[in-house]
Amino acid sequence: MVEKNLDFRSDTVTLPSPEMKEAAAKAPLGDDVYGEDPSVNKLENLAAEMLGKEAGLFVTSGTMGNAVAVLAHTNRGDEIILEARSHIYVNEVGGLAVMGSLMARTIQGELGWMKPEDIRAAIRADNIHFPSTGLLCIENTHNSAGGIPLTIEQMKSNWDVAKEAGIGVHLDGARVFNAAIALGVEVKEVARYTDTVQFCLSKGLAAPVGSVVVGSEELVKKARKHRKMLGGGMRQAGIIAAPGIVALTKMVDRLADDHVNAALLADGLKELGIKILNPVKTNMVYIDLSSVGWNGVDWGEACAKLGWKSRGYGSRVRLCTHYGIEREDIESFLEGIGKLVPK
Ligand code: TLP
Repeated sequence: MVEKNLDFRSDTVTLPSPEMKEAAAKAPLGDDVYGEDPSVNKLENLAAEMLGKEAGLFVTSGTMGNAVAVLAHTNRGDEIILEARSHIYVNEVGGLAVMGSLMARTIQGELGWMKPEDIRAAIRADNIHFPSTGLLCIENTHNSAGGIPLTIEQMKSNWDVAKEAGIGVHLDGARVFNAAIALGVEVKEVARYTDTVQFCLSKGLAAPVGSVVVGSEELVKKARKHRKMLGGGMRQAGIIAAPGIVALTKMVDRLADDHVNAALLADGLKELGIKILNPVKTNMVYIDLSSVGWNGVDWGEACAKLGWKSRGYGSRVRLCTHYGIEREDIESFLEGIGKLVPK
């Protein structure tokens, strides 16, 4: 029985499944800083295998995963290339500058995809005056662009330019499994044109906490040391890694339901005269309420009356579908909100 979770704010709000709680209670444990926690080791190996990389590293969060991966690739003073609305650039507290003394060079993408010619133009020439370009970061699915899955061709187009210049590629794949499901490919394919990937267990996959960084043995070894520096050596962490194993083995296929539910939600809201801002391809619907004369506060209050949590900035709201929201919940939400939205 799935516990209801009527909350559109994010897929980070997902609650662990009963099987995850049981796995946490029964997990074999050890000291992970010594490499002796069997549950953490199992999760890291499974993640690496699923993404087609040599090694994995369990970290506390997506933000930590991106930080340790970026630090593993770069040297102090490097410039790194990111999409202008990427989570690493916008939403990770300037960690690049604070932890890595890195400079950011941003490129405005088209639905989250940076054009190869723009990347090529942003890569620094070998000139004594310039910083070195240390890394290219990609995000898939791209959150702020609308939960957009970049295609394998798009990923390859960016990889090719980076490799021509001898630069590493890191994927912020917080929702890489949503991308794989939407593209109808194995997640390994989405990870193919990357050197490292960070993905989240605690979003649509519904684990209570954690992310995994995968990549070559060499890069993961460096990332592990950075994790320790940041205080992320977690000792008997198997207790939180075990639900992550359930996430990877039992929760991936159901992401397809979230995508269907998001499309249903978008269609229903459109019928009510609400503008849909993004092509709805995964579990996110971005709406603009100005067409019905509402702002995010009006929206939040109306949702609260129906027992839902949702919020927005100005007239823009992001709605996420996830574990704990079923088709019937979307249907009854649409019926309820239809009575409250101004005609
Ligand atoms: N995203 C959160 C907020 O921080 C915005 C959300 O509600 O979507 N990469 C991407 C693409 C993300 O969307 C997020 C979280 C992260 C990294 C960071 O993950 P956490 O929250 O585990 O540090």
